Amino acid sequence: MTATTINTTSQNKFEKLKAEKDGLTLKAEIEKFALLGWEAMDETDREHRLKWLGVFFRPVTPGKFMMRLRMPNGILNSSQMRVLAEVVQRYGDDGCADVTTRQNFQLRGIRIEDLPEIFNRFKEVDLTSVQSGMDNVRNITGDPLAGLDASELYDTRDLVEQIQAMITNSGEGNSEFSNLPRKFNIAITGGRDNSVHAEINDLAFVPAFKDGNFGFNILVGGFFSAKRCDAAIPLNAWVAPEDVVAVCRAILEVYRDHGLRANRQKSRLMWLIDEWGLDKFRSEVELRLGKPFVPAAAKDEIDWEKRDHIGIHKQKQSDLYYVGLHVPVGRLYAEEMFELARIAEVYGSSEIRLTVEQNIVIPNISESSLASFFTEPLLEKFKINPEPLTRALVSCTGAQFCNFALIETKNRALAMIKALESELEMTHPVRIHWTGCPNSCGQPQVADIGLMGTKARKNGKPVEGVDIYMGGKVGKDAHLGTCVTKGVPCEDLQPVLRDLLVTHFGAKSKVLVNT
Ligand code: SRM
Ligand code: SF4
Repeated sequence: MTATTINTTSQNKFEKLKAEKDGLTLKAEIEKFALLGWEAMDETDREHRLKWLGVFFRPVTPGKFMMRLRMPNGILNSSQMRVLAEVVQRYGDDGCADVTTRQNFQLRGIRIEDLPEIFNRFKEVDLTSVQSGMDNVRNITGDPLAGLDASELYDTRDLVEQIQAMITNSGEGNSEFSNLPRKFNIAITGGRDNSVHAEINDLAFVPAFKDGNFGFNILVGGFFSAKRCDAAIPLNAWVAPEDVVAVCRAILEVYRDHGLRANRQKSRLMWLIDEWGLDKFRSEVELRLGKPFVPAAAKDEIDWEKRDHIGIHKQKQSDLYYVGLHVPVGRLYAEEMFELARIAEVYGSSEIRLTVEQNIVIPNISESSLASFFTEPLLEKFKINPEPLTRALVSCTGAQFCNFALIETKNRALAMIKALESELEMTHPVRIHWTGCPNSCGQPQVADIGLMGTKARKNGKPVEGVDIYMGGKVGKDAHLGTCVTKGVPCEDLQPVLRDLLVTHFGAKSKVLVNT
């Protein structure tokens, strides 16, 4: 069965709108929308189908759209960064960009009348935002140190590019994969520290040797949703690098043609695996692949604790360094983006990389340039040695722009960390992740302390609150954290976090330390 012959008998609202018109066809209508204006557009095109082009209507700020790009392996260059900076610059105070938890960029403040020009500018520098929302494959994540790290086993950059090209028809849009039952996440890592959170992807490739040959063990079905969260499970399959793209295609075809579509709460890949059982799922994928899988290697090569990439580090290339800059909750403004483009060009090789912790890495800086690099004023904000709690802070978008949000996140997260750091002495980072609602975009389940927005009650009145997650482990032996406390009002959160940090993470009160 192909994408065009999908069974549409039991259709929910989203299946109907996809069957009526592929969102990718809006590409041909962008000039028309620009003239028409957002208010006069067909509502379904505006609020849903535009997401196939990476353009998101924001009910919180109507008329000011968000654009989600694709950054394969989280890598871009200075010219691309300048184009992104120019786009947000034109929107003044409304314009900004966020580094996302999928090693990607989202831009804010976008006006529909500017889309034709924005898409032209993207094309000039080989950027694409296609198929980055709704029932499509999200940005494909890879190790941010690919090609730089002396300990890496395989440089994934080219594979990630190939997978993206296959899925998106090299950024032009590919209707073969534009009507999946739901979103789909892919990660691939050739490093030893699981820098991509492989376990929370629908499909992940982790390094493993089989009979002395390098390849990947395959994990499937990892996902978070408001209804259910699951870590990915082994498919008991090993694949050589040259077959990775074909395996992605085969799994996507099986998911597209057999994934459950009636209930969107039960449409992610794991629900199909549950329904079929892993053996049937593997056999169906093998049929599409045209050959049986080699059974998984007995062990994978993820044997390091996860690194956060902040600070100065030697690359495998002699005399070259990469420097990880901490970007507070991933938020960037136009001037800072221009500056990043400039310093990557002046000191590095024009390359800029993003991490799933919403930070930035500038690679390829020679030893002799490091001293002057460190004098750059931008490093006063984007620090190379931030305080331990700030260093590991992650936050989703939250109520400022997201209509699912039950609480404000980014600003609150920053204020809370500042307050905690003023009263606590920390010896090591503690990974605190904020997410504004149970959709879990801020991945609270992978954190040491995860905070998920909820409606709480205080003195009989509804107030903004959080459910607290703990125990998330990343890197080697990664596993998900679980909810330990429900409904803590945000206004009462600081002492609760203080106690958790003291009891579980070795924090000391500054008052006690100084007396
Ligand atoms: Fe997400 C929906 C933001 C990573 C699970 N996510 C949304 C929307 C599009 C909702 C909306 O229309 O407002 C949010 C856009 C808000 C905005 O204006 O920014 C949104 N998600 C984000 C980002 C920007 C969070 C961040 O601040 O970094 C991340 C963008 C990644 C990217 O570049 O593509 C983001 N979202 C995630 C992740 C984390 C990950 O992939 O590692 C998850 C959990 C993992 C997963 O999907 O399995 C995640 N987002 C969701 C869900 C729940 C999916 C489900 O199966 O139910 C939704 C809701 C939905 O799809 O219906 C959602
Ligand atoms: Fe929005 Fe909820 Fe995702 Fe945060 S977790 S970006 S509030 S959908």
